[in-house]
Amino acid sequence: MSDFFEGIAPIPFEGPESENPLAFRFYQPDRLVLGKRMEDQLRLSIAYWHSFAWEGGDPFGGRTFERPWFGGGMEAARLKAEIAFEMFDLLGAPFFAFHDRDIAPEGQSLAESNRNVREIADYFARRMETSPTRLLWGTANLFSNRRFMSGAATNPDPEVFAYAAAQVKCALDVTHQLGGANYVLWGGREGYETLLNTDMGRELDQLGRFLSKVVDYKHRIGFPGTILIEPKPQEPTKHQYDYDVATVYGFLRRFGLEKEVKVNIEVGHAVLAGHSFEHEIATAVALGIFGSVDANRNDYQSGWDTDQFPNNVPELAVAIHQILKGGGFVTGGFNFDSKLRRQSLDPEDLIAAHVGGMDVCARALLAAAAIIEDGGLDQALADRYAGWETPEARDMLVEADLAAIAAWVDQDNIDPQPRSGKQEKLENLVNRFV
Ligand code: XLS
Ligand code: NI
Ligand code: NI
Repeated sequence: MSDFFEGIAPIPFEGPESENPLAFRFYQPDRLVLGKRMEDQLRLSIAYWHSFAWEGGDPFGGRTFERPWFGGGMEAARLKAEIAFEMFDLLGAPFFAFHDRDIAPEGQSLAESNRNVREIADYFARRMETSPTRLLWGTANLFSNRRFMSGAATNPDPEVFAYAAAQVKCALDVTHQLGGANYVLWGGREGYETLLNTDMGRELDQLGRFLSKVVDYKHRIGFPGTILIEPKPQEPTKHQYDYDVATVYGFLRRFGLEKEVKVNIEVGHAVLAGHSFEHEIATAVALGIFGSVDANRNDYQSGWDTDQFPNNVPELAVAIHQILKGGGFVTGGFNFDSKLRRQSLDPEDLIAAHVGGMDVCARALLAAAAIIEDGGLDQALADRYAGWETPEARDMLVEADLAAIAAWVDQDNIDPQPRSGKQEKLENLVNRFV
């Protein structure tokens, strides 16, 4: 045991009345929600990068945090891994997620970097023999090093494509070794700054080929998890190719990958794309590509990805309602792609942030489940579309051509009467539960 979290005990459940800042008031893993354990409904995960690799910098200033593992080589990486698992244990975290470069330092060559990653992965594997925490997903960092400044798969230099492919191979191997439930690709540099130096058609083809190779390799090694693409409209590049869920779907269709790849939807990225989180979820569910979620919240004014911990129950409840209606998570989960504010220096802040985030997710889940159990919203939706249940209406979508439909309108003297959409009544209904 390190002394990093000294004085902090495993987080207990104390119920809604508790005033203890380091206790759960709603998160109760074994509580049954819609017939499933709360832990299995939410599948909460801790992001290694924000919690253990991020140093508290912003564009105007560097590190604010002091952590005993910062700035070091492999010795520090080992300490970081040990402390990460101490935090997972304190929180009872069901899952974690990492980039290759979060867990181990880059070496002089890719071979050395890969050795570093594998060594820490071996440590995780040993730790996971006794810890209940599983791997939600692994990924490769194809955006921090300057070699990726003009893209990874979409780079004008084929050597960068090759380097990225080799890096993904190792990250996918390690994710497989650790029993990861998913593998994520977020293309932070897969986009462009100016068309003056960019051949977009070529770059999109490269990205499609790259993704196809990742899928092929997944099958070759027998990785049973889901490959996920994480959409984001911009930041760091000005225009990113994986703009939003609908854009990703069109891309997957073009390369015949829509049955192979799903999406990891991040709250803040939805906001940056001009959508709501629930819109992105509903789009993915409707298109059959809903996979997983990066849970956070975005500042609505800032215009960049602020990655704050979720703390808005009513907003999250309507999003979880969409997830539950879509059948819930299969391999996905709620990964806290959330970081502390840079003034939150203390180890206790890190724990409290997750306790709060986990509680908000739990409370939102309970609210969404209550909406479903009440049934009023589902009933209103069924009523609204009831007209489509008649044989004539069904036939219209399948057999009838325009002329037949026109004849039907004439014959039955059809004259549609507008009906209320009842939005305010439905909002009032939802507000009974959130
Ligand atoms: C950045 C992304 C990143 C991915 C993983 O905005 O959210 O953290 O989740 O590469
Ligand atoms: Ni993310
Ligand atoms: Ni993000």
